[in-house]
Amino acid sequence: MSKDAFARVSDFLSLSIQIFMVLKNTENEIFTALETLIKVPKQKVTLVTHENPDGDAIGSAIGFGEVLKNYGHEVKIIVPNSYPEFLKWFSTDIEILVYDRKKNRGKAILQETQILFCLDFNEVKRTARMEKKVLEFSGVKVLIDHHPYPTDFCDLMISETEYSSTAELVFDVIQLINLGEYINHDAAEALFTGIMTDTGSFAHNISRPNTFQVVAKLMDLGIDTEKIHAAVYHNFSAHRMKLLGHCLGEKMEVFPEYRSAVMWLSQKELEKFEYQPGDTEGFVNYPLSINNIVFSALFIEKKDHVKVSFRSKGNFACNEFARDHFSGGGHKNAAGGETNLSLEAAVEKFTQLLGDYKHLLLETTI
Ligand SMILES: [Mn+2]
Repeated sequence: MSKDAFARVSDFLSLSIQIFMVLKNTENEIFTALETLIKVPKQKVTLVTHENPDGDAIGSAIGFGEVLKNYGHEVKIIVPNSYPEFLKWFSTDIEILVYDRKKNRGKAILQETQILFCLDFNEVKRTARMEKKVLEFSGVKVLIDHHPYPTDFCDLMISETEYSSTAELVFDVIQLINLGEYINHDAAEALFTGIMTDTGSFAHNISRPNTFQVVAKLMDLGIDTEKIHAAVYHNFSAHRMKLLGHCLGEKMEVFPEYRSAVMWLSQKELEKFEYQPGDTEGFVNYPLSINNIVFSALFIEKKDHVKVSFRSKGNFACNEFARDHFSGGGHKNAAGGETNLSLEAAVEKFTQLLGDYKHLLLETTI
C-alpha cells in the first residue's frame, strides 16, 4: 500500500472509530447491513421527511439524497406538505415532490421505490397524510433520526438522540457506510443547513464536540457558511417581520412568577400579515432571551386545530409537557403539539397548567 493510501485508510479508520464512540444506540451490524443494501447499484431510493419540513428535514434529505445520487442511485425526495421559501435556494437536481399537491405521483414513486429513508422523525404519524403509504411500503425502510422515543416502524433503525440534528447524524452514517467520498458541495451545503437550523445557529442542542467536528469537515469541502446563513436567515418578507413585531408587541404574555411566557396568533392575524408557510418559525424562541425565562409557548390557530410550539432551557423537559397536555412530543428543549380546543381555550389551558409546574420551573437550572 502506498504511503498516501495508507494515510487515507488510517484516517478513515480513526474517523469510524470516533463515530462509533459517539453513536450510543445503534448496533454496528446495522451499518454493515445498510452498506450492503446501499451498494447494490442503481436502485430507486426515496427519502421522506416529516410534515412541515424544517431546515434539518430538507437539509438531511438533500444532503443524503445527493450522496446516494452521486453513488449512482435514482433518488427522489417526498415531503408531506410544502416547505418555506427560505429553504428553496439549494442547488440540487433531485426532484422534491410535495405529497399534498401531487398525491398520485407520490404514490407512483413509492410504488417503485426499493429503499425508503425516513429522516428526522420518530413516529410515522409525523408524515401526516403519507402515514398509510409509509406504513404499507413493501421495500426496505430505514430510519435516521435524533428525536427521543422512536417507534418501531422501520426495518433498520438509526436513532441517536445525542445528535444536534439529523443532518449531523446523516454525515456520520455516510462515513460509516463508506460513502464519504460522494459528499459533494451541494450535499455539504445542505447538511450544514440542517445542523445550523436545528441548533439555532450553533446556540443550542449541542452537547458534544462532534457537532463542530462535522461542521469542520463540511467546511473542508469549500462551503461558504456566511452565504448559507444569509440565505436562510436574511430572507424574510417585510410582512413576516411585521408579524413578528405584532406578536411580540401585542400577543406576548410574560409570567415571571413561573419563569414562562406565552404568545398566540389567530388565523385572522396571520391573514392580515399575509402569512406564508414558515413565517412563524423561530418566534417561540424570542421569549427565552428575556432574563430568567425558561419556558416559552406559541399557539397558532390553524383551520381545524391549534398548533403549539414549546421551547425551554436547562432541565425543564418541554417534550414531556407537550406529550402530557397537548398530544405532542419532541426534544427536551424543543417540542410541539396540537389541540382541538379554541385558540383562547388552548392558551387558557396552558396558563392554568403553569401553576402545577411552578416547582419544576423555579427549580430549573440552566
Ligand atoms: Mn431535526
